[in-house]
Amino acid sequence: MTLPDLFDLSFVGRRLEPALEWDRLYTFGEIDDRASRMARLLADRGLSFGDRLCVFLPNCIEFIDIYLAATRLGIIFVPINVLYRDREIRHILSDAEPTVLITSSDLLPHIPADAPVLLLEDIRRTVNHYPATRRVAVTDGETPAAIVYTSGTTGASKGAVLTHNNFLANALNVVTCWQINAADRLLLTLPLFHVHGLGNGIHAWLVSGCLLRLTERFAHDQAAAWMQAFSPTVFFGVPTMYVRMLEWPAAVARPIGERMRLFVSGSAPLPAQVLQDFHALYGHIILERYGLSETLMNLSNPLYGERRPGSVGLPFPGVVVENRNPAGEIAADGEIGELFLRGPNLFAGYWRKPHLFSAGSWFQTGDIAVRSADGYYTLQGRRSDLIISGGFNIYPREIEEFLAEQSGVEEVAVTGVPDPRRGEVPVAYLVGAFDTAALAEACRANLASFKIPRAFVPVEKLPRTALGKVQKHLLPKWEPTA
Ligand code: MLC
Repeated sequence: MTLPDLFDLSFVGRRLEPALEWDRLYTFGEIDDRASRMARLLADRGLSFGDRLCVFLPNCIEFIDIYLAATRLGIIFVPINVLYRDREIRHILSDAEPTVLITSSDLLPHIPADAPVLLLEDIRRTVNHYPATRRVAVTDGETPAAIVYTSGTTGASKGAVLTHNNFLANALNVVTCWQINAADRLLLTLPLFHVHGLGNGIHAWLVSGCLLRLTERFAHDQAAAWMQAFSPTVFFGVPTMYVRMLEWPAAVARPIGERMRLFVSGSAPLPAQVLQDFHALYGHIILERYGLSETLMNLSNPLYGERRPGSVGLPFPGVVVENRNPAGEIAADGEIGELFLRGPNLFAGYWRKPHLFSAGSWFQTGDIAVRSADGYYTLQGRRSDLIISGGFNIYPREIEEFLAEQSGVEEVAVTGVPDPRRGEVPVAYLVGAFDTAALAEACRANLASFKIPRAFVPVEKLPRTALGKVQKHLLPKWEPTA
């Protein structure tokens, strides 16, 4: 089977049932027809099997239409983080070489002039001229469905190629293990350009046939009203969203908790304190799970049974986990190791970088963990200096390389510092005679907002080992000024 086959559980089986709340309520039949028209439009624009289609858009109903159309035609869907800026976008375009890039006119200034742009506004004007007759060209589950760019340890981001089978395996696990069903009401405020929103949110919706309320983003000053109006039974979030929800008064929180069936958290570690405070306010123990763009979901606390604070739970069905110690042996329970993974959820490799990973091999996560005697895994940190801010991954190396190119900067080190809302934020330490305002301006023009250092701290020199490696833990501690 492929994704279109599985989605037919809803598109055929629940054709007249309510599917999506966006600008109005849509049935599954209407979503199906929208996808069929969109597929015709994309084919008419010259897109065919194996072509890459970049989408640089915030959440909207057309994002879903385009994704569904791509899965039907075997077009490889390449979502671009809508917070990315010129330099980041240029890199993805040159790597993925899309036949078409879809964006909206307000985002166009960030797109290189020679990109093969198709405007959302033009799509909206013309898509209804196409017939809603269905055409499906994908028959093999090993066909790539998407390339998701993840920040790279080497500086530039790499494209993780995810197949239909990867998404199928993930969707079946999520829907089964969390018992997402047609009676559920899923509020989705996560961005659809990442696997959390797309691979869990959209797929769980279409496989279970539940009702989805999609929003453009998580606006923390509006989210309480959305929850009150929609009465979701399921919510998928990143820890930053749960931290924001702790700010809501008990009179707002309690009724939301009473109507909710399941809160799930992932994409960044959920502090045990947040889990406890949330339990006190909402009457729910958030279900924490662990995934990666390259592997989709790997581990999850159980729906029934103990949801252990600080732990990411047990391997999902079919996922094989080895926690290896530095000698490469399997770490004993209670001993620190690094997580290595195998399973049907693992990606097919990095786009045009076959030397970095080959399908079927173990995936080295870089995440340090311990396993308890009863099989629960608890993350202890990371082998790399990856920063996770609001659920978005940041590799310091990428910011360091960019800052090192700026005038007056001789040396630079970027590190993550704790932040109560976002988990971590980046801070840059720099040597040289540089202009802080100019650096901030250059970052704003070229980097996603979550990658812009919170501070540019001048230092005399960077602490280094005898071999010249920067010792980031010896950098002066930076404190935010209130
Ligand atoms: C933030 N902004 C967005 C946006 N998120 N703009 C458009 N779409 C989005 N989704 C912009 C805001 O407009 C604002 O811009 C700035 O970023 C800061 O937003 P904020 O709301 O003040 O910040 P914050 O309270 O920190 O909340 C941010 C957040 C967001 C939590 C809502 O970071 C978010 O949606 N994170 C989810 C990340 C995610 O899905 N990761 C999954 C990766 S997959 P301005 O101009 O006003 O400053 C993965 C695998 C796995 O990791 O296991 O899941």
